[in-house]
Amino acid sequence: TKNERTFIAIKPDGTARGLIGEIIHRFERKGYKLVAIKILHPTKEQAEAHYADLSSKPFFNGLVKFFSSGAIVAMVWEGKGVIKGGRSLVGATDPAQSLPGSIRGDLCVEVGRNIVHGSDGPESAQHEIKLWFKENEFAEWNSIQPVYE
Ligand code: DAT
Ligand code: MG
Repeated sequence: TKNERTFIAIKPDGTARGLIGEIIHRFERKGYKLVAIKILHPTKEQAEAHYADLSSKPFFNGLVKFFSSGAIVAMVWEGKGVIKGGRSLVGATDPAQSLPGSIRGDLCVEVGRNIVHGSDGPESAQHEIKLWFKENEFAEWNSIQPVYE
């Protein structure tokens, strides 16, 4: 649907490397609509909650430590097909497998430092949006999308 929403986060390495504008630019120029955004330094507990489904993985502790090591930019983007489309802008989990043209394919090399997060499906999108944002943190505004029919 037109009002599909996904959760995108610029991770601590992305903010530290000065890539906030670069990453937002790619979502914005694609034609998705930014409906919520904030910058924050996550606690260990917030990082654990965000990655709870990976708690049995050997890299979980390192992942949580990394995700709570600096500032993240938490965002909700809206638009037709934005969950899949957002994953495609982000690229594959391992930057070595991410195609050039994707954020990870263009801007990073390490799986543990892959600069950006994107929800992987409708359930995780809904869950992650609820985890990071309250109802009153969303802006209602009109963007202009061309429609060809
Ligand atoms: P994605 O971020 O593409 O959704 P994921 O949900 O499988 O990937 O994993 C979450 C993050 O965990 C990922 O962005 C980087 C880290 N990670 C995944 N696999 C890893 C591995 N084999 N070694 C180290 N970190 C890993
Ligand atoms: Mg994931």
